[in-house]
Amino acid sequence: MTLSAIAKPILYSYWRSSCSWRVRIALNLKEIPYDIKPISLIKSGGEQHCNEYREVNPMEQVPALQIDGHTLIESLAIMHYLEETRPQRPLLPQDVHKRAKVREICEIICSGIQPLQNLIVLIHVGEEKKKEWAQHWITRGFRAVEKVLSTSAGKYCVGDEITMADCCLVPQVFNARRFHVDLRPYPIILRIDRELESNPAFRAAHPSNQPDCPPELPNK
Ligand SMILES: N[C@@H](CCC(=O)N[C@@H](CS)C(=O)NCC(=O)O)C(=O)O
Repeated sequence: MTLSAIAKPILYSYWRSSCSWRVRIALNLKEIPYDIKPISLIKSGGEQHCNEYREVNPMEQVPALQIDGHTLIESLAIMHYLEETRPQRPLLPQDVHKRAKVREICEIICSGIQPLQNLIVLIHVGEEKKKEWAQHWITRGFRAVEKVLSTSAGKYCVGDEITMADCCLVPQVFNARRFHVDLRPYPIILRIDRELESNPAFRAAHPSNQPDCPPELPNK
């Protein structure tokens, strides 16, 4: 085994980034120890845009994970890599139909919601319009997620085991709250979010428990 394969993984992360949070949950669930290298998305116009970090992630976004001598970007690709290399505590069900449902929910969130309310898009939309814009896209996506969950959910998003879909859902609910989205029309989403609130892997990954979370913030 090479040295790089046994080195502790390094996660480039921002405390409030929902995409970093997905990966933090997956690492925690699989009990993979890792170090965090904070990348501030706001300091000095955003550290994600500096030359040094662009070498790590050419998309100038977090997360990125250094693991097994590789640098990986894209939260879903990272979670799949973890699943394929660290099969302990699986994040995908055995059943192929259930797997498809997990991927469906992940895609709605990771392609259909989060990119539209990402920082770089909101900056483009402008201060005045950004709240309404984010609410629009989160609401549209959550309508679809709630519908899918109405047939897929058990205790969690798909059945009674925690999957990648749950890793994506909880951070997106946090974002929805940040933008004051009315969540009352989504009782299944709310129930699952509540269910996972006290799970240790989810708690440890929460923004308020990150080393770069500003100390003045509530819940810290
Ligand atoms: N598809 C990417 C999206 C990554 C992404 O949008 N990251 C956000 C934080 S959640 C970011 O770094 N935003 C910085 C920016 O918009 O400048 C993934 O899933 O990893």
